[in-house]
Amino acid sequence: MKTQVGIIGGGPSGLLLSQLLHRKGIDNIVLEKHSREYVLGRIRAGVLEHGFAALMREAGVAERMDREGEIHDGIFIAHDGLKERVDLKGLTGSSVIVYGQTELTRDLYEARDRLGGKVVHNAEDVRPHDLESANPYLTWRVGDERFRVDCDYVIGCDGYHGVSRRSIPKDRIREYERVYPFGWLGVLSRTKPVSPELIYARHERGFALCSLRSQTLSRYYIQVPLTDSVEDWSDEQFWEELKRRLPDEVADVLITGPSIEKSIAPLRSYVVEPMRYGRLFLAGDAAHIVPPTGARGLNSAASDIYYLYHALLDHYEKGDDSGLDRYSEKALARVWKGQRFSWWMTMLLHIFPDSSAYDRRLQQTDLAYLFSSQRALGSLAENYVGLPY
Ligand code: RFL
Ligand code: PHB
Repeated sequence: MKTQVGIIGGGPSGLLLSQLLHRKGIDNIVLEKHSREYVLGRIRAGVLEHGFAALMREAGVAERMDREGEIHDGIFIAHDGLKERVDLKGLTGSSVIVYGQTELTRDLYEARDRLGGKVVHNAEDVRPHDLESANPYLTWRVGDERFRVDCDYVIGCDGYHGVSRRSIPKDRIREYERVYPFGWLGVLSRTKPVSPELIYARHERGFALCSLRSQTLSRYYIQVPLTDSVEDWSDEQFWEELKRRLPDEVADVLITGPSIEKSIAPLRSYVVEPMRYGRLFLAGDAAHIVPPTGARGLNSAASDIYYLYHALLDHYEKGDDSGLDRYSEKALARVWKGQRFSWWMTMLLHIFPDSSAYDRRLQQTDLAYLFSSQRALGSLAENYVGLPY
């Protein structure tokens, strides 16, 4: 088998790149380790930047997102008994779109089906080979059957735990990491959201977030110790703890109901440099992850895909490799800004187990300063709606 671009990982990054390239006549294949149902069962991102939405439109997969996604012009930050609004639209002229990663991935799979895109599910033991040569290839298994595809380029879109990054010799990369001493316990419930706009809350008991997928589907999170497991939290205990961390005016009107999904995600910041090894290019969570506090993860993946898509177009349409050569540098410049913002939002809003009284007063002062300064609010807002590509 032969193709132009071999993509490892059928999450949003891999599928979006595959769809964009296919529409420009660039042949590609996506190798995904899991079944489609498994990928669609993961509840993750909810907030999209306009740059991401623009890329979905360019890929011809934005029809449902534009119809069902909610435009949000602001977010709230609750702290010290107050609930204060960040006017994203007023501060930046831009807004964000609330549309779940599950729905977006479903739209991408359906678009790949319609165009007859090659997406292999349940691909076991995917391995890239000869990445430093001009003729790399990929091998994998489905059941007992073995396959091989030769390609011009390999794109690693297989997330943080994937095989792509691990295929790079350790002495050719540098890794940067910060692990946070807590996780987020998330609950999805078929209830009316407590607020039409997201509420990020800092409370002495820990962080909480009120988010949503639609006006009938709510997504809530609370900061929990890393030692907790989902079994430690009944629905009743979750709602009780969430209410304690929200201002009374919010807690009093919170509608609770049975959880339809409950999971714990550890928080981590991670970047690998460079994002290229020979003919392997890394994109999305395969190269960098952030704690979800700033809603940057999927949006940072989208900017990688944007740079990579244009670089591959320049290569195939003009014979110009400068985009590919500069990909890592260009992508990392934006990635690090997303890292900084996510780290800052996380430090601002979480309670660290080892923090001193001094640290906590500084956090409160940071919040007081934020809401006393249009410039400080403007900085938060421009990062939240997404810095330019
Ligand atoms: P993914 O989604 O992890 O997809 C990688 C795919 O690769 C497959 N795979 C392999 N395939 C073949 N061979 C192998 N060896 C493989 N190993 C893995 C996997 O099965 C999978 O299908 O990476 P991708 O595509 O780069 O997408 C990244 C996003 O998923 C991620 O950044 C976001 O979900 C992060 N995130 C958020 N991002 C935002 O921009 N806004 C948000 O509001 C937001 N909220 C969140 C989030 C992530 C969260 N969690 C659970 C980590 C909220 C949460 C709770
Ligand atoms: C979500 O709705 O899952 C969500 C929203 C905003 C975040 C993180 C997660 O910052």
